[in-house]
Amino acid sequence: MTDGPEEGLMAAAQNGTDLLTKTVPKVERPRLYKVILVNDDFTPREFVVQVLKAEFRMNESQAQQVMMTAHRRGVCVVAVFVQDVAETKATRATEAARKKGFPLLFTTEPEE
Ligand code: TYC
Repeated sequence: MTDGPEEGLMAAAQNGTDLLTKTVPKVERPRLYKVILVNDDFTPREFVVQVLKAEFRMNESQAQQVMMTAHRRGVCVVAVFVQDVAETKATRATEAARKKGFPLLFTTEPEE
Protein backbone atom coordinates (compact mmCIF):
# COMPACT_ATOMS: atom_id res chain seq x y z
CA MET A 1 0.00 0.00 0.00
CA THR A 2 1.20 3.51 -0.83
CA ASP A 3 0.86 6.81 1.03
CA GLY A 4 -1.92 8.15 -1.21
CA PRO A 5 -5.64 7.59 -0.74
CA GLU A 6 -6.73 4.01 -1.31
CA GLU A 7 -8.26 3.59 -4.74
CA GLY A 8 -11.72 2.14 -5.22
CA LEU A 9 -11.55 -1.13 -7.17
CA MET A 10 -13.94 -2.59 -9.73
CA ALA A 11 -13.80 -6.03 -11.27
CA ALA A 12 -16.06 -7.10 -14.16
CA ALA A 13 -16.45 -10.59 -15.65
CA GLN A 14 -18.39 -11.83 -18.69
CA ASN A 15 -20.27 -14.97 -17.62
CA GLY A 16 -22.50 -16.39 -20.31
CA THR A 17 -24.89 -13.50 -21.03
CA ASP A 18 -24.54 -11.80 -17.60
CA LEU A 19 -22.08 -9.04 -16.78
CA LEU A 20 -21.01 -9.48 -13.17
CA THR A 21 -19.52 -6.55 -11.31
CA LYS A 22 -18.11 -6.25 -7.84
CA THR A 23 -17.23 -2.88 -6.32
CA VAL A 24 -15.06 -2.18 -3.29
CA PRO A 25 -15.99 1.12 -1.59
CA LYS A 26 -13.20 3.70 -1.45
CA VAL A 27 -11.88 4.04 2.09
CA GLU A 28 -9.73 7.01 3.10
CA ARG A 29 -8.00 7.72 6.35
CA PRO A 30 -9.86 10.47 8.21
CA ARG A 31 -8.21 13.88 8.52
CA LEU A 32 -6.45 14.23 11.90
CA TYR A 33 -6.85 17.20 14.24
CA LYS A 34 -4.22 18.59 16.60
CA VAL A 35 -5.14 19.37 20.20
CA ILE A 36 -3.17 22.49 21.12
CA LEU A 37 -2.31 23.66 24.63
CA VAL A 38 -2.26 27.47 24.92
CA ASN A 39 -0.12 29.27 27.51
CA ASP A 40 -1.51 31.84 29.95
CA ASP A 41 -0.08 33.80 32.88
CA PHE A 42 -2.40 32.49 35.59
CA THR A 43 -2.88 28.70 35.52
CA PRO A 44 -0.41 27.00 37.89
CA ARG A 45 2.14 24.76 36.14
CA GLU A 46 1.26 21.81 38.35
CA PHE A 47 -2.43 22.10 37.43
CA VAL A 48 -1.60 22.05 33.70
CA VAL A 49 0.43 18.87 34.29
CA GLN A 50 -2.46 17.34 36.26
CA VAL A 51 -4.93 18.00 33.40
CA LEU A 52 -2.55 16.64 30.74
CA LYS A 53 -2.11 13.43 32.76
CA ALA A 54 -5.84 13.02 33.42
CA GLU A 55 -7.26 13.88 29.99
CA PHE A 56 -4.47 12.78 27.65
CA ARG A 57 -3.07 9.78 29.55
CA MET A 58 0.43 11.25 29.74
CA ASN A 59 2.99 10.32 32.36
CA GLU A 60 4.56 12.97 34.61
CA SER A 61 7.60 13.44 32.37
CA GLN A 62 5.59 13.79 29.13
CA ALA A 63 3.14 16.20 30.78
CA GLN A 64 6.00 18.34 32.20
CA GLN A 65 7.63 18.59 28.76
CA VAL A 66 4.41 19.59 26.98
CA MET A 67 3.51 22.12 29.70
CA MET A 68 7.01 23.72 29.58
CA THR A 69 6.94 23.92 25.76
CA ALA A 70 3.62 25.82 25.89
CA HIS A 71 4.97 27.97 28.75
CA ARG A 72 8.09 28.95 26.77
CA ARG A 73 6.75 29.11 23.20
CA GLY A 74 3.08 30.04 23.74
CA VAL A 75 1.53 26.83 22.38
CA CYS A 76 2.29 23.12 22.19
CA VAL A 77 0.68 20.29 20.22
CA VAL A 78 -0.55 17.77 22.79
CA ALA A 79 -1.67 14.96 20.45
CA VAL A 80 -3.61 14.25 17.24
CA PHE A 81 -6.98 12.46 16.93
CA VAL A 82 -9.94 12.20 14.56
CA GLN A 83 -12.02 15.39 14.75
CA ASP A 84 -14.70 14.34 17.25
CA VAL A 85 -12.18 12.83 19.68
CA ALA A 86 -9.91 15.90 19.44
CA GLU A 87 -12.82 18.28 20.11
CA THR A 88 -14.19 16.20 22.98
CA LYS A 89 -10.80 16.00 24.69
CA ALA A 90 -10.06 19.71 24.20
CA THR A 91 -13.48 20.62 25.62
CA ARG A 92 -13.15 18.27 28.62
CA ALA A 93 -9.66 19.55 29.45
CA THR A 94 -10.72 23.21 29.14
CA GLU A 95 -13.82 22.52 31.29
CA ALA A 96 -11.70 20.89 34.01
CA ALA A 97 -9.77 24.18 34.25
CA ARG A 98 -12.94 26.38 34.22
CA LYS A 99 -14.31 24.32 37.10
CA LYS A 100 -11.26 25.41 39.13
CA GLY A 101 -11.46 29.02 37.92
CA PHE A 102 -8.37 28.89 35.65
CA PRO A 103 -8.21 30.37 32.09
CA LEU A 104 -6.30 27.36 30.70
CA LEU A 105 -7.31 26.72 27.07
CA PHE A 106 -7.08 23.76 24.70
CA THR A 107 -7.97 24.34 21.03
CA THR A 108 -8.08 22.08 17.95
CA GLU A 109 -6.96 22.55 14.36
CA PRO A 110 -6.74 20.25 11.34
CA GLU A 111 -3.34 18.80 10.41
CA GLU A 112 -1.71 19.96 7.12
N1 TYC B 1 2.51 30.11 32.32
C1 TYC B 1 1.91 29.45 33.47
C2 TYC B 1 2.62 29.90 34.73
O1 TYC B 1 3.72 30.42 34.67
C3 TYC B 1 1.98 27.92 33.36
C4 TYC B 1 1.28 27.43 32.13
C5 TYC B 1 1.98 26.60 31.23
C6 TYC B 1 -0.03 27.78 31.85
C7 TYC B 1 1.36 26.14 30.08
C8 TYC B 1 -0.65 27.33 30.69
O2 TYC B 1 -0.55 26.06 28.69
C9 TYC B 1 0.05 26.51 29.82
N2 TYC B 1 2.01 29.64 35.89
